[in-house]
Amino acid sequence: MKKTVPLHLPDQTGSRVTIHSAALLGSAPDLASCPPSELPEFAFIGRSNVGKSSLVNMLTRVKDLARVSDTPGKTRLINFFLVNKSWTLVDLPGYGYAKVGKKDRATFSSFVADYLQNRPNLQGTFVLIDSRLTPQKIDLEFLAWMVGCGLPFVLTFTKTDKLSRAAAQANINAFLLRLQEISEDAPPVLTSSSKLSHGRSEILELIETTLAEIIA
Ligand SMILES: Nc1nc2c(ncn2[C@@H]2O[C@H](COP(=O)(O)OP(=O)(O)OP(=O)(O)O)[C@@H](O)[C@H]2O)c(=O)[nH]1
Ligand SMILES: [Mg+2]
Repeated sequence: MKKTVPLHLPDQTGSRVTIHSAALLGSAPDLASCPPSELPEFAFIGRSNVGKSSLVNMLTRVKDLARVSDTPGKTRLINFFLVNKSWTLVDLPGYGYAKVGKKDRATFSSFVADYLQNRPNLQGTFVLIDSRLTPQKIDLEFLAWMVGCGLPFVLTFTKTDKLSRAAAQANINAFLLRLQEISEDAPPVLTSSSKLSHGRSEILELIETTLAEIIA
């Protein structure tokens, strides 16, 4: 997961990676309640409403597996989805949705921080960023926290169906430029549209590569 992949917009081909099964394994309100597991785990984090739950459904091709909503803050628990009975996708509650606290701060639950720092079988963290937006302080703050903790991540720019390719690319470039102020290392960068199933192969192949590295 630490390797850098070239930036590319999603293709429209189907993935080589086949998902045979996907099911909700359970939900947890904190790290201590997470199901003990030795299976490799891949987590999605990002601002509320960025499209984390939609991405779980798009990747697994199971409609309504994860709960999607127009209302930010829908996902409140750590949700585990068992895929192919051999690895796990984790849908985390988003940051930036808090009834209390300073507006526009990367307020995220301490149990999410605890999960990201201490879950032993976590093999990859995808940080989702809305491709429609210019660089947002809230995302940069969250990434600064990740970098400060020494946690590797993959950036995934979501909702690319909502704007032109050129406009998305401009936002992505601007974001990556800002990221250089935080991190010397360039992360892998992917794009996705859950509506059009774009980016599915790229995300699954990154997961597949990581799984192969673990086995080797
Ligand atoms: N057009 C478009 N809409 C999307 C896409 N992904 C998500 N959405 C919409 O964005 C809204 C939020 O999606 P969710 O998947 O619930 O977002 P989330 O990040 O899980 O949100 P929280 O659980 O609140 O943190 C829903 O209305 C989705 O239909 C996408 O790729 N394209
Ligand atoms: Mg959600």
